[in-house]
Amino acid sequence: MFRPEAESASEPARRSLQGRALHELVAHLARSRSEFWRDHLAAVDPDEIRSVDDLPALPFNQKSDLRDAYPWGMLAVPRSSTIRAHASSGTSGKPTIVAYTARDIGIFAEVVARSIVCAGGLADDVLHVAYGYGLFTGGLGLHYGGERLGATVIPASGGNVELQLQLLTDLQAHGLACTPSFGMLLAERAAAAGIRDLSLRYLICGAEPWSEGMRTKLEAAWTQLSRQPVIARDIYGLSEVIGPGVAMECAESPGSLHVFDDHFLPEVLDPSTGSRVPDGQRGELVLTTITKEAQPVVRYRTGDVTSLRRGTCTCGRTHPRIARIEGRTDDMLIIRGVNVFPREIETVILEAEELNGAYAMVVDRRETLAALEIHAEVAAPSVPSGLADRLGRDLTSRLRVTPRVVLHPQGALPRTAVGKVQRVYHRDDATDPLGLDDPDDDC
Ligand code: DLL
Repeated sequence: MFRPEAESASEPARRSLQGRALHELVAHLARSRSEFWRDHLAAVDPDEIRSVDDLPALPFNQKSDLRDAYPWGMLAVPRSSTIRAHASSGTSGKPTIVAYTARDIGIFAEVVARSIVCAGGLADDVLHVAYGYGLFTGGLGLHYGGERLGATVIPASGGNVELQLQLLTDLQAHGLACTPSFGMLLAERAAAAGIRDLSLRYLICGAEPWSEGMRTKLEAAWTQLSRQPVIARDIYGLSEVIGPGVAMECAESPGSLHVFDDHFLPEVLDPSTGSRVPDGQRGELVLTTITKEAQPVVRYRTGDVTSLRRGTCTCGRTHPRIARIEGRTDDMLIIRGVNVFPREIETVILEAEELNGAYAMVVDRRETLAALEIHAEVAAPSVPSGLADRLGRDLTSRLRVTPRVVLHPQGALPRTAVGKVQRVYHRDDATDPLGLDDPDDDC
């Protein structure tokens, strides 16, 4: 552990620290210089907020608060006390700005350092960071966390696959931090280039949803390229809360992520009623930052779907854990009245050994009733006959809608070398949204 006294603190010690921090935060915001916060908490008596059990008495923050308060309206300190701002691009309109004091940046670096250690990272390691550097929190977040740990950080950023592979080979990185889709792309290209004997031990993947099937493919692909087994671990975070490092899978317990709750308090709610669901039940993750100075959030509705569980992990960490993010409350597709989550499609695609894991969905809205196409790449030059039909049947039984399955040769589908992968495309006219001009490309 990077900070054992915090990561393995007892439940009573943790609760007492959280209660105090929450009270101080609410008291500070209610009388802050920010009109936003004074209005937002006008109906709250800070003296009544003394424990995490009092969280439900607080109103929610949501993405629109940040948008409406653009750029500095949610600052709880003078702008001159901040030392950095990041931005996250919304689906429409203005970006949302998130600002940090020097102390916030210190906490950001610490939780990312903890995360790297969760994946098995060591102070002696070379850490290759292939998340984008810039307004996105991924690159600089992993960078400062790696430095905080004492690792040698390679700020490779996204894109430029050949240079990335050369650096991974020459500098013999032990850790690679990137989106899972970029990790897959790098592994494919490294295999094609005949790269072997890397020193990699772990991947730190996040920023977009990915499944257990993708983990299996990533670990197998990188283990082939390295002198030792490579594990892929999931890092979760969002700019509104801090960036990466809100929660992290440890090496011992794949499938659940430790939430660093001495800084971020998690709740899981029924998105339609806003009330808490019992531990273990799935719902929307809501987060409160109890130590952030510049731009805290109180009960922020993340839109991410997960479940919460408590208890000490075999690794010794006592933080509550969230399940891997299943999707977003707003990324559900509605196809002929049936709700379809993109991750269910990924599960079927990655279970099929004949496919290489690259896939895309196209929602065809040219007719009144939307139709779903699933495009996937085959791993080998020849496709076993009947594969498209078999996948069609598997998908139909899982999704309860019948998609059209289109298979392509390796490398045909669009790849994302910078930023987050795009899995869902829309077809509204004759233009092919995947940019595959030649329909004979299909296998
Ligand atoms: O994606 C921060 C980050 C950078 C996380 C690098 C991990 C690694 P945003 O751009 O604000 O911040 O996007 C946040 O991305 O609400 C989730 O929907 C999604 N997301 C982030 N991590 C994961 C993950 C960064 N591990 C939004 N699994 C979040 C699934 C994730 N979805």
